[in-house]
Amino acid sequence: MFRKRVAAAVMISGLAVATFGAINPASASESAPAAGSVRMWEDPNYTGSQYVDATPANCPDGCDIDGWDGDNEISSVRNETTCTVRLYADDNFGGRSVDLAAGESYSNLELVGFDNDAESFQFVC
Ligand SMILES: [Ca+2]
Ligand SMILES: [Ca+2]
Ligand SMILES: [Ca+2]
Repeated sequence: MFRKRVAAAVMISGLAVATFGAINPASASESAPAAGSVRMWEDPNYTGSQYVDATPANCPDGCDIDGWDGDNEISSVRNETTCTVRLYADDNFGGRSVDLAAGESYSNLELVGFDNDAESFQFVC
């Protein structure tokens, strides 16, 4: 008897939450990350020199990683955009590539087999 009442109470509170959610959905501007960027660092765990800070808007056709400061050095990446970031082993989006998922952080590119190799990248939105 007691168990049944508890179950009913849980169901009712669940309904209340569902109804509240329908009346007050989170607005799109609230839930979307504010102007997210992708950032790339020389060393693991987002340390060392930060060589890249780019958004899909300022890098619509892909971007080069600077030949002196960044090529074959990137070891960690924070992708705070809503797009996949495709890293390429060579300049001009050549060579092998690896996809870094939207909204994901990669503290050590060695774990995805791409440490100290990226030379260019594109957003896949
Ligand atoms: Ca490195
Ligand atoms: Ca390379
Ligand atoms: Ca490059």
